[in-house]
Amino acid sequence: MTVFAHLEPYAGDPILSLNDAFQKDPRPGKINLSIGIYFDDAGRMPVLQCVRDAEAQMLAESAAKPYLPIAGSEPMRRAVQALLFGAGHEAVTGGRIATLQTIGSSGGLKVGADFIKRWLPGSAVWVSDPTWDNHRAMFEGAGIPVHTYPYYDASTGGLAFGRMLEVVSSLPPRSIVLLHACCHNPTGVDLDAGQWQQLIPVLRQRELIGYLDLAYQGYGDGIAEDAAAVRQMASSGLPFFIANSFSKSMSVYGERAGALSVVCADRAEAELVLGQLQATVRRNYSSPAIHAAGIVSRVLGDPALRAMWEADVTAMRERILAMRRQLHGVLSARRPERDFGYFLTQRGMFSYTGLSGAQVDRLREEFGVYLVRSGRMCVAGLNSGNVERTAQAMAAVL
Ligand code: KET
Repeated sequence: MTVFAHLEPYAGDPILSLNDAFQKDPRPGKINLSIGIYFDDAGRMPVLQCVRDAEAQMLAESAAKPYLPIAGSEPMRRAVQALLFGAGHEAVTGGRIATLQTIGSSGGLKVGADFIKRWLPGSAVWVSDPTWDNHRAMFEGAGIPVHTYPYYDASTGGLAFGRMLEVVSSLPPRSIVLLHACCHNPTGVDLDAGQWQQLIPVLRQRELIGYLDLAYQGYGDGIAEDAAAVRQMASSGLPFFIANSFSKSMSVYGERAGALSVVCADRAEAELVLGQLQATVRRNYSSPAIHAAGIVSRVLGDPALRAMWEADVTAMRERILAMRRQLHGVLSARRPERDFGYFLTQRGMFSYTGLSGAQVDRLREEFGVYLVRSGRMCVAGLNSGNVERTAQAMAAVL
């Protein structure tokens, strides 16, 4: 008896499959600008010294490895709240935030999605057009309808804020609005502080629930600066979700270090929410990863490690900015008739290049330069050894 023959073959994930294809490409000069991973100027994925030191401390302690509580490590949860909201924020001191350590921010996004399906069953999710592909997959996988709101304006390489606001203003009450807190993936186009200030009253008026994704904290303008929208939202008193990741900011992708926070009306509500989030985790993966908690709580909590981390994040952000400027310079010199200013204004790891699928295919096939087919470039894959070649290849296919 065959029971699985009817299965549809998995087409693979567009980002992860491309990264696999890159690894298999035998060409020595190949350039990986596909997956959202930070590489240093030598093209290596860094292991930050603060992370090494935290791990050395853990090894020296040689502590047992019990199951963590369902909600994760207490020191990590406290450190996450202070990092996102600021330790003195009224929402933190008032105890109205339910925070869990999760299996990466992906784990947090999915736990939040399952919670919404169970406790806000009529709510649909609205994501930006475009967004990280997995957002749709995760919410649909939780059984929640997913729709889009306008976001990227291809004619300017910027934000279609007017159209975005118009659509958000028309959503049914209790709709979930997924928002990138900084460093939008895939476009690199963010709302500025004034635009968040315009959006928040609309969320309030329409009784909408924000769901923030903060996967690139520190890669935009700074660690605290990139949490500005989170803090504006918390100060507004509105309820919202936020999934945050340490994968990129601490370069610990495979450790699966992330968290989910739900900002509530008061402490009693936060306790109820935390309880049901724990129920969701227990029936999914039971409890999160102890090694990830050890790294994050030490790096955020130990003043010396914290200072090292902040310096590392600054260096990573500034290196990306330098690559943006160099790419912009070479492309502008080669193709003076075109405006590449978007490389300078877009923030974070990604830029939306405006290259078509066919042009991306040519880049990969003829030049060994890998971008996601939407035209998304991971600028953090550029370095002083490949930026010139990348710009020349782009100029050739444009
Ligand atoms: N949110 C966003 C916006 C995001 O880009 C990623 C990963 C995640 C969440 C997941 O992060 P984690 O905390 O590690 O679960 N994005 C990159 C990798 C991937 O697709 O998985 C990417 O877009 O290339």
